[in-house]
This record gives sequence, C-alpha cells and structure tokens, in this order.
Amino acid sequence: MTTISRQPFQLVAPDGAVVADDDDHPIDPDAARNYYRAMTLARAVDDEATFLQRRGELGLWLRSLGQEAAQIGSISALRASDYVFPSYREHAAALARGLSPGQILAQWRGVAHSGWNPADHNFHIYTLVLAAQLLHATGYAMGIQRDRAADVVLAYFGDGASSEGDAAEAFNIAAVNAAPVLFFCQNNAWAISTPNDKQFASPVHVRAQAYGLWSAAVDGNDVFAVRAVTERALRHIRSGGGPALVEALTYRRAGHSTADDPSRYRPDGEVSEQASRDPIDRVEALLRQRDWADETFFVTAAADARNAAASTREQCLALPEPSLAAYFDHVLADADPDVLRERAQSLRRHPVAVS
Ligand SMILES: Cc1ncc(C[n+]2csc(CCOP(=O)(O)OP(=O)(O)O)c2C)c(N)n1
Ligand SMILES: [Mg+2]
Repeated sequence: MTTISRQPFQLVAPDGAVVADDDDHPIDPDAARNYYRAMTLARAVDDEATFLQRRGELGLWLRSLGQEAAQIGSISALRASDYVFPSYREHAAALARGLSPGQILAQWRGVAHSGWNPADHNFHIYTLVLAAQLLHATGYAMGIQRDRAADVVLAYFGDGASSEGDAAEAFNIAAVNAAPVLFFCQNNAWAISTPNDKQFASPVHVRAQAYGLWSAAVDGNDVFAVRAVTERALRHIRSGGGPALVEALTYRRAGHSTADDPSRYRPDGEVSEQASRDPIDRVEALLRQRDWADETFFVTAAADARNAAASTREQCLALPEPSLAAYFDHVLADADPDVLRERAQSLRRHPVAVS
C-alpha cells in the first residue's frame, strides 16, 4: 500500500505541544530525554567541527545544523544489524551508530579516504557523488534479500539528489525487485543555491508512488514523528512489502559547506524564521511542559555537550598524518601492477612526504 500525505505528519508542534498520539511511537519521557541528549551531543560536535574548520584544522565541513531530528528519529528506529548508506551530512546518525567524532572528521581533515570500516557499525562511508549511494544501497539490499536475511538497508539522500538519474534508477530497480531498502530524503529546502521550486515540480514522496514505493512525508524537525513514520516504513519493508521512501521536511540552517556563502542567494530572515522550528528546542519545550526533566538534567546535558566538543577537538588534533604510500593502499583490494607503479613513482617524486 502506498500512502501519500501532502501535509507532513507531525506529533509534536514547534512549541512543544503534543498534537497527536501515535501507537507506533508513544510520546514518553524516556524517549524524549534520550532524543534530547543525542541531538544536543550531535549539535555540539557539529559546532566544534565548524570552529575547527575556521581555525584551519579541517579543509571543509558540511554542517547538519537543524537536521538532527531527521537523523536521530530515523536511525533510532533501526536494528544494529540493519545497514546504513549515508550521504555526507549524516553526522548525528553516524554518532548514534557509535562512530567517534575523530572518525567522522578524518576525511574532512584530509588524512583518510573515509575514516572508518563500514562493517564495524554497519554504517557505510560517506558518499559525495550525489545519489550514487542509492544504487549501492539497492544492490546491497538485493544481496540481503538473496541471503534471506531479515535486515533492512536505509539510504539517506537530499532534495537535490532526488533529481539525479541514479535516484530514479535506484527507486525503479528496488521496486521491481521488492528490495528491503528505505530511501530517506532529508529535504532541507536547498541544494547548495538551488531551492526546491527550481529542483522539481513534484515532491519526492509523491514521485515515489509512481515507482511503486510506499511513501510518506513527515515534519523532519519533529523527532517523534520521524521515528513513528520510519517505524511504519520499516514494518512495511520487513513484512515483504518492498521498498519505501520517507521525505523528512527539514531545513539547512547553515551554508551548504564552510566554503559557501548563503547570503548570496538565501532570502533575508529565512534562517531566523526557521530557527523557531529548531528540533532540539522542540523537545526541550516538551520536556519542560510535561515536567519530564529537571534543571539537573539540562545542566548535565550541557556539560556532556561541552565534553563532547572538547573531545572532538582533541581527537581531531590527534589524527595521525598518513604516509603518501597509504593513499595507494586502498585503491584496489588486490595488488595491481598499475597502482604499484604509480605508488613507486609518487614515492620517488615526493621523498619528503614519505618520511
Ligand atoms: C553527481 C554530483 N553532481 C553534483 C555534485 C556537486 N554537489 C555537491 S552537494 C550538491 C547539492 C546537493 O543538495 P542536496 O541533495 O539537497 O543535499 P544537501 O547538501 O542539501 O544535504 C551538489 C550539486 C556532486 N557532488 N555530485
Ligand atoms: Mg538539500
């Protein structure tokens, strides 16, 4: 069954008021406190990484500011054995999966091709070629299907990536094969300087229906709603219903990257208006209104966030410089004569870099 909702699904309003109850995900105090902590931690790491880039310690950083609920709500619905294909902005999801800040920063510091072994956390390396990971995810899901495993693949992508040919191919071939994959779009309203209305004439969760995907739209800044909709999509997939697509409507409150100046294209006032829909403030308002957290909880969460920031800094500065030879070590799994020749050539040309 395919569901189409033009009104994004919401459980908690921006002011913290509960607008609906949901059997798939009751609004309960433990969950609210856990979400608050996870999102606050992710925000602190993201802020610190931005400072590190400004100080010249990272070459580039792509912020996830404002997208924490979309990531935490979706990733928290998965089982540990499910496999994730991120795009390049899924830092909150990566932290929730157990990756360290240092592992996430390594690529942006230019000292590693990725920074982690995907198998360690069932979390693939970041993919910068837009929508390529949707094809990888579909292929991986078809492999799971052939292994008769019960796992599901979740693939993150952006609103801009949704108009890539790779996305169309992935949606189609996943549907034809009933592959156990959830395509999770974080629609943050912008693809660098291209707004949604210049990107597509029909939202991705509506287009998904034509491919034969189960789909739904959700308020991406409402962590409870994201979790509930993701649960529904996963249930559909796990019961053999085929692939699904969730479009989480969120907002990119930072530039595309630290190399971008959004004031060149973004209307004045848009960011401050969107700040009133902040996903962390929303859970804080809920916690305070319901009296589900006392002052000690918030003070402790803030201290944990400061520690996470300090640890991010330390881990970043402690990342080892790779040798030039290391760049050739992960090109192909087996020794290849061309790669070995280029490796030897480079080491001859740059003897200083070797030492
Ligand atoms: C195939 C491909 N084309 C172009 C680019 C350059 N590029 C990098 S990010 C980006 C915008 C992507 O926007 P979106 O999919 O909405 O993701 P967001 O960055 O907003 O999270 C573009 C055009 C790329 N990386 N890959
Ligand atoms: Mg986008």
